[in-house]
Amino acid sequence: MSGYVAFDAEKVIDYVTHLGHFFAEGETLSCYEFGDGNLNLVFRVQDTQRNSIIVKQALPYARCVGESWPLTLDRARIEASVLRRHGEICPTTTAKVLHHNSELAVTILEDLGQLHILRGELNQAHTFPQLSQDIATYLAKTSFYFSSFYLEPSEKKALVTEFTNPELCAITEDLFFDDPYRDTERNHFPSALQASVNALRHNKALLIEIAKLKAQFLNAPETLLHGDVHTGSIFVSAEQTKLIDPEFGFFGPIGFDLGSFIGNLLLNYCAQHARIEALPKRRNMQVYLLDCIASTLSGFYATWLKLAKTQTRDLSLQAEGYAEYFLTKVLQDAVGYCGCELIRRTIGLAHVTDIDDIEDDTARLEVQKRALQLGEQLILNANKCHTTEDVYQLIISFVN
Ligand code: SR1
Ligand code: MG
Repeated sequence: MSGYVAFDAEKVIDYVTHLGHFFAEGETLSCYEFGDGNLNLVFRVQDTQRNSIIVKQALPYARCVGESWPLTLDRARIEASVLRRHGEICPTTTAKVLHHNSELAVTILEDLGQLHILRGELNQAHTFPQLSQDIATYLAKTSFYFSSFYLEPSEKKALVTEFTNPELCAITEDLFFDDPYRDTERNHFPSALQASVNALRHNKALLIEIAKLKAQFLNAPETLLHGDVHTGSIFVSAEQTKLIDPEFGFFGPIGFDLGSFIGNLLLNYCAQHARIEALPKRRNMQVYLLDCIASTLSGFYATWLKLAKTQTRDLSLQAEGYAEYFLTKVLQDAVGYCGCELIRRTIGLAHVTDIDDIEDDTARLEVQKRALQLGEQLILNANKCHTTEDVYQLIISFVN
């Protein structure tokens, strides 16, 4: 960690000024920290002409817990590298990296201040017609072009090494697959939910499916994942969608990012039952969320299949029918990981404001129960899905 020093606003201005190329010489800069994520410092630096950039710095520990949870600074390198790699494939949906310094764990990014974080927008029942297509295209293209369908085996193996991310993967391994199914200090949920949690923990069929999903997460370097596609990692406007924060990136199962995204839409769907807006508005929002899920699934599948049919470079993987076989497994994985996301965001360490901001305790408890039941049923029934329509039908048979 030699050379590392945690920034404050003054140090950020010194650093940016020293770099020299972001603002006109002699400009007066102002800076403030506004990060509200679980892990990092995030500063906005602006001049008097309203030009601005974002300076993000990893701390040597998890911000949401404190210094008692040390965490590698290497996550900043991973994040900047994933953004750059994904940005080469999908420049319009990936936040642009302007500068990176691995020793300081600092990344300078374009300021997306004109956009808003998707989670907050969904919580206010705002809709985005282009969201599903943008996410479907991003997930399909990035996952295809970093898969063995496209990369030379030696090139892919080198990338798997470059993106080995053991400490951040360990967080996901714990929070997704272990913690919710046993007592740990990191979990938190109301005592009124204990019976539902106990039922999950005693469901042997469920625990076998969780084991399969964890094994797949540990052992399937299928593509370079973003690794944390929740609705807090997506900036949106009426015209644009931008992915940020891929510090959990690594080579893992393709269905993981797709499932995480759909899981977050379903968390919002569950929360809509208890939000304060009038019933017709909440119903419209739920219809929008289901449409968004359906078109993300179909857009992802169609784009991926087309790429597989036209761009696959590995001769054996060109075998007729193999891409369809592979995609069926991706869909089943996605449904399983979606279920895990619903459960872990309800009872584990990292919750979502969609649910936690519901003020009425009874209404929030009902939403939490819905999210747990939906997650459980998706995990148990994932293997029945062979098409995107099967996935959609499975989801609508268990949301209510
Ligand atoms: C300690 S990190 C908790 C969660 O926040 C991140 O955004 C990931 O989703 C992680 O699981
Ligand atoms: Mg994040």
